[in-house]
Order: sequence, then structure tokens, then C-alpha cells
Amino acid sequence: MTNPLFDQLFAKHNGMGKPFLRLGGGSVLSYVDFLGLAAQMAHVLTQSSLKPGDRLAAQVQKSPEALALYSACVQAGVVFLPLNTAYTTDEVSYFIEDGGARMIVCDMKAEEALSTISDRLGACLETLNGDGTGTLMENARMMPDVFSTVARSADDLAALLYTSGTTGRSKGAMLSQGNLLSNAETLAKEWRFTPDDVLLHALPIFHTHGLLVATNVTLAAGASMIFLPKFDVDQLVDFMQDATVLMGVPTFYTRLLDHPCFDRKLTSGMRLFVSGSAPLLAETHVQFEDRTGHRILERYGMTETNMNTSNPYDGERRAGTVGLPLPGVDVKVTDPDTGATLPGSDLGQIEVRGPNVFKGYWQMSEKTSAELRSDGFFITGDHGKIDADGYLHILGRNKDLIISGGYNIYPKEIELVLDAQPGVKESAVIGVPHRDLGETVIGVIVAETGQLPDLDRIMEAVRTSLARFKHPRKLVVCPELPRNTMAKVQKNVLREEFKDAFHTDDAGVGPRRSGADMETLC
Ligand code: MLC
Ligand code: AMP
Repeated sequence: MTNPLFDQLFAKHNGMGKPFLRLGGGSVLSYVDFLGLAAQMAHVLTQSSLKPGDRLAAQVQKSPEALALYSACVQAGVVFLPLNTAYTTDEVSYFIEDGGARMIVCDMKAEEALSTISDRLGACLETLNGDGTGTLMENARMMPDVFSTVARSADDLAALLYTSGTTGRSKGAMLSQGNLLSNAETLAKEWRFTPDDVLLHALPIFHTHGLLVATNVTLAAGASMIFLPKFDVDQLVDFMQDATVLMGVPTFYTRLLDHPCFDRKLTSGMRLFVSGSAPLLAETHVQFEDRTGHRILERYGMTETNMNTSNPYDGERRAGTVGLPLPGVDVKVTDPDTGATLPGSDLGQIEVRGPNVFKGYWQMSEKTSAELRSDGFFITGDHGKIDADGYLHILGRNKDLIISGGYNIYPKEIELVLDAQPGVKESAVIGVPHRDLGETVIGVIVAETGQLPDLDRIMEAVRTSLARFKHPRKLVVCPELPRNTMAKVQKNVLREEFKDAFHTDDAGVGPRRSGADMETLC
């Protein structure tokens, strides 16, 4: 085998005229055409002097061409570094620089802003727009549609996925070919995927869920996808009867439940609904079953580990749990102070080990050794327990993290921006319950003595440096932050104080008001 990931996920479908991607407007891209397109792109990469192991950073809209770029990287042995389209130039520049990208692929609109960094790094810059136009495709079209696959081993890197850190500095999770392949094959088997499956794909493809779970599992099974540009509840309802599987974050399911046409008849041809990336409320699980007769299958994973546990396909799907360890994956709950495995159903930190677990953080050996033990167990930062039947319950996190609509937001990153603003003495950013997004962000600010911070100006600073999904939906000014005897900010006290801030109907489903509520509590 020359390149396990490419051979097992992509090459085995070569010559197949069967549909791979069904696109809006009724057009279809077959496996053979998709692989031809990817091969043309792989030529562009090698002709731009990219070598195996080099990183390619892509901040591009979801499109068949964007997915073909991932395939091209795997085939050419280039490490794929996908980036959230919502990231600002500041954010993207950090990832490109830290990852040492040799090629940057971006939307034409970002070309000028990113040319500074590509010049500085000596990296190539190509454009790829959401409609498939741009220099990458112009160059690719002139290339042969067959490419000689570059040899790689299971241990070689396939992807570098950035995940934010509690200190505010993002870390690149190094994922090997073996990590991705083993997980895709396991999930395809556990979730009974067959070539007849049609996955309704409405997730972004720059994260683990949409790329490494949804796409790779489809590829592993030789199935096809209805490939939607983004989540749109009406589109999901329109296409539901043509699909057999949906994978989504909990917000997908709460929005579907709010749709008047979403019922048993509409879902009668579906065989599986999978939820992950954030906690699915037991209440949503129950409502979903009442409405459709389907029990959502919840699973648990991370950027660093791919998927670790899953509720069973055939056995009991237990609401409020993330199921059982996947085959080949060890899960244990340990004492955070001693690292000792806890007995019975005691609550502790969750650790995982298996072929799915990453190789470490890119150029961060200290962080890697702090979180990835020498015996292979990774300390997830999640807290939970394993019940008497072996089901894992996630009951909290010992990392300061907010999950909003399936996107991770690290408060420290926002606090650093707030603290740097004139008139701000200090700040604390917390997540509070939100019906649509699960959690949303509130920034609590303490003013410098005798000063009144300009909240509009503060929000402007937030807008220029951070992606929209990270913006506080409310900013409040308080006289002081609650602290314990060790002077540590008690975020739990703040979370309790503001827990009902978004519990009104107007803060529910659909687009929210832009900008934060400017509010002063004194
Ligand atoms: C969009 N917005 C968000 C947001 N998504 N704000 C907070 N949190 C989010 N998740 C902003 C938009 O920029 C917009 O700003 C406003 O909210 C309204 O947008 P919307 O149209 O209502 O949002 P929508 O486009 O429908 O997006 C919501 C969503 C989307 C939930 C469908 O965020 C999404 O697809 N999430 C999936 C994330 C994901 O794939 N996570 C997997 C990570 S991997 P404005 O300017 O209009 O106010 C992982 C590992 C694992 O965690 O286990 O899977
Ligand atoms: P990310 O770093 O984006 O990969 O996010 C990983 C984190 O998402 C995990 O550490 C969990 O905290 C959370 N997560 C993923 N799936 C679930 C789930 N099914 N239930 C609860 N939390 C989840």
C-alpha cells in the first residue's frame, strides 16, 4: 500500500461513475469526476514545489472544489490545514504562520489581505471562490486528470487542525493518516454505512465533524452525499426524503424540531440521525423521538482524537450519554490530581487512548507531554463518569471552554482583547445557556477606577480581531469580579448570575441581533 488514506478512502472508487456529491440545482459529481478534479489539483500543488509533509492552509467556502482540494492534498502527501471561513485576517495569519504553510488557498476577497503574509513566508497564494472560480481551478484545468499518488505511511501527517487553547494561543493538532483512516473505517462499520447511503451534509468542512467524520465515513463506505453549502433548515427539510443519514450538531436538531413540516412522514426514509460536537439535551432526544420515531445517536469526539465513543446502532441509545467506547478505543475516568483510575461510576477526568488519538501538538512539545501521557492516554479536559452499563456521561469540563452551535470558543482569547481596551481593568468571559446555540457568550467587564469604558469602541475592537461567532452577545460592566480566597475569578458565580440572560423567546431561534447588548450593572 503506497498511501493508506488515499488508497482506502479515495482511490478504491476510481472508475466509478456512481454519484459522490449531489449538489443544489440537481447536478451531480460522480466519484470518477471528483477524483479527476482532485488529481488535477494535486498537479498544481506539486508544480508549485510543494513536497510531502508541507502544509497547505485553506480558508475557502464549502464547495465540491474545496473538498477536492482535501483529496488532492492526501494524494500529494501534503498536510491539509483547513480554516474556519469566519476567521478574521488576524486569526488566519496566526494559523498560517504557526503552521508554516507553503501554500495558502483563499477566497479572492481575502487575497490582498493574505498576500502580506504569503510574501513574508514565501508561500504560494492561490484563490478558490465558493462558485469554484479562482486561480487554483484555472491552473488545475490545464493539468492531466491522473496523478501518481505520493507514497505515505500510516504514521505520516494528513491534517493539521487548530484548536484553541485555554491560554488563548491556538494549538495545531497533528493527525496522521492512520488516525483518520482507522476512525473512518470504525465509524462506517459501527453506524452500518453501505454504498446505498445518502448523507445529508450541511456541516462546514473545515472541522473534524464535517470533514473527518461525515466526509471520510461516506468515502469509506462508497456512499454519496447531498452536499449543501451550509445549514439551512428549509433545505434540510426539502432534501430529507432523498437522504438516509444526517450528521449534525445539536442546533441542527433543535431547529428541525422548530420546523412545522418536520415529522414522522418526512423522516420515514431516514435510517440514522447522528449528533455530536456539543451536548445534546436529553429533552431534545425525547422530543425528537416523539416527533419522528427516531432515536438520535449521540457520539463524542474531539479535534485531537476524532471520535471516541458512540451510542450503539443496534442496542440502547441512552439519552444524556455519549455511549460506549468505539472498538479499539480505551476510555477511563481518572483522578485529576493523581491520574489514578477511579473506581465504579465516580466522577473524574476523561482520558482516551486508541489509533484515533493524535500525535501531539504542532511544535508544542511541552503542551503535548502535559496532555498526552507516555502510555498513549490523552487527557481530554472533559469531566464525566462511566455508568454500570459502560455508557460514558459527560458532566462538565475542566477547561474554560464555551461551545456555541458546535463551535469552540475559548474565553481567554476574548478576555485578552477586552483587557487591552482603554478604561478596562479586567474582564471575565463566560458561556450561558442559549436555546438555539446551546451556549452563548457574555463579557463581564470591570472598569478602571473613575473611568467609563466605551462599550461601542470595545465591540469594534472585538469585531476587527475575532470571528463573529466568538463575539460576546452581551457586554456588562460590573464593579468587581467575584473571587475565591485564592483570588481566582469564580466564573461559576458569574454563570449562575447570568444564566437566564438569554432565556427569553426573542433570544431563541434564528438570526440574532447584531452586536452586543450594551449594558451596565452597577
Ligand atoms: C453562526 N453564527 C454563530 C454561530 N454560527 N454565532 C455563534 N455560534 C455559532 N455557532 C453567527 C453568524 O455569523 C451570524 O452573525 C449569526 O450568528 C446568525 O447566523 P445564523 O444564520 O443563525 O447561523 P447559521 O449560519 O445558521 O449557523 C449556525 C450553525 C453553524 C449552528 C448551523 O454555526 C454550524 O454549522 N455549526 C456547526 C459547527 C461544527 O461543525 N462544529 C464541529 C466542530 S468539530 P450575524 O453577523 O448575522 O449576527 C468538533 C469535534 C466533534 O467539535 O466532536 O465533532
Ligand atoms: P473540538 O475541540 O472542537 O474538537 O471540541 C471537542 C469538545 O467538544 C470535547 O472535548 C467536548 O467537550 C465537546 N463534545 C464533543 N462531542 C460532545 C458530545 N456529544 N457531548 C458533549 N460534549 C461534546
